[in-house]
Amino acid sequence: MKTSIVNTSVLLTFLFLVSCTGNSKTTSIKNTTETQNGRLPNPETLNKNSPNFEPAFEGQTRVEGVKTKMAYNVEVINSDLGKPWGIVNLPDGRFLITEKSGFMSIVSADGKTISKVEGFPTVDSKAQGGLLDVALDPDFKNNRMIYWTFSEPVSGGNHTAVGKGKLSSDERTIENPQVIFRATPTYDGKLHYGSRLVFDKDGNLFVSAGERSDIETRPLAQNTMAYLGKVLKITKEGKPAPGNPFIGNSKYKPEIYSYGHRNPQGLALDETGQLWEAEMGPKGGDEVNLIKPGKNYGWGDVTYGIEYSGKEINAGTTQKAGTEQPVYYWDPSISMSGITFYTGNMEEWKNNLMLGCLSGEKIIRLVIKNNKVVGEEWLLEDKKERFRDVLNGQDGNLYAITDSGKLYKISKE
Ligand SMILES: [Ca+2]
Repeated sequence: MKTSIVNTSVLLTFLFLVSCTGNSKTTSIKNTTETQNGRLPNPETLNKNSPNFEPAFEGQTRVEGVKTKMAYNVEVINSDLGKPWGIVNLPDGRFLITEKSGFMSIVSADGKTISKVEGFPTVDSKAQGGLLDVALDPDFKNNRMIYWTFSEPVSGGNHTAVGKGKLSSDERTIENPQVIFRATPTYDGKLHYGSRLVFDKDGNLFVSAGERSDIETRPLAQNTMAYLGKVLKITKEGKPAPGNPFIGNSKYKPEIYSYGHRNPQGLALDETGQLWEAEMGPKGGDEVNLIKPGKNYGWGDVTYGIEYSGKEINAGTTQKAGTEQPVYYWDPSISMSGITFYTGNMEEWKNNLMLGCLSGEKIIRLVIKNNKVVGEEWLLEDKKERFRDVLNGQDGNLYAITDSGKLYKISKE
């Protein structure tokens, strides 16, 4: 059921101040929002592709809007990246950022200097492929190990793979790079690698793998002997993580944690350690899911989206016994990529889910209570950027990288 929203006397006051700090442009945003009944409409104003699809529960799509009250600064601190995909902090506050073409950059904490790390295995960087996400070993300070995902070119095509190696002491190369996991079957395509990496609290790695987009590979999202369209959990050696839900079941690959995913480009742990995932749907139907071990998330026959041709998928099935409903979905698509739960120093944003959006060209802030979305805000819409990944900086600020090669810093004023 759609929440009915009475929108009267919405008074919005935006004050944009533009100033210069060094050579980076800072935009200061102060918002004062008053409404007669304290409610705002959902920020989406476009028609749905599938107006006849009913959400499974109230609050599953287009919840009421929220507006940040605190003032914050938005600045570009580096614009010399190429096509970045994943970003993490090094322990000293510098940034380690992947480049799709096959290397990583180290950017100083103030954004002013940049250097190159090379020596990674060859990637297939066509279309959505390349060197994609990165994660630091939880014990990085002692072992300097890093993990990354990439589209590995092999005979017959490519697949999402996970590599690991040691960052050399001069920070110019990766020593002894090894591939520890391959999300097979190999396919000759260039789309939907999924590819986020998140370390769990137990020191094992969650890896998301896409279903490779084509009609031919789509059924593999439901095939539990294939790695496509899955969230996987592996050890640092690439073995099935102890405690995985299907260990010992011969009908399932033991690395599988959940299945029935389309193109899961977002993975994040919340403050209690629950795993959340964001995946791009087809035309409409982009989803946020709360991932539970062993569950089926429905793709490719349960979705709130439709084919790009306009045809319904599986006769318009949006709910099915044995499959999990998304916590939230968007129609039309906003195509989110990297996500994170905010842990920084803007009190108002604490534990909100931040989603970098590509075609949607914004960062979405979702307020979540008891695992349900209760508020949505669109941030940085005026920047017209494809936000590929977002990071909770260890300095308490939010950072984001864009397909245009920029590093944004969003900080409390
Ligand atoms: Ca789903």
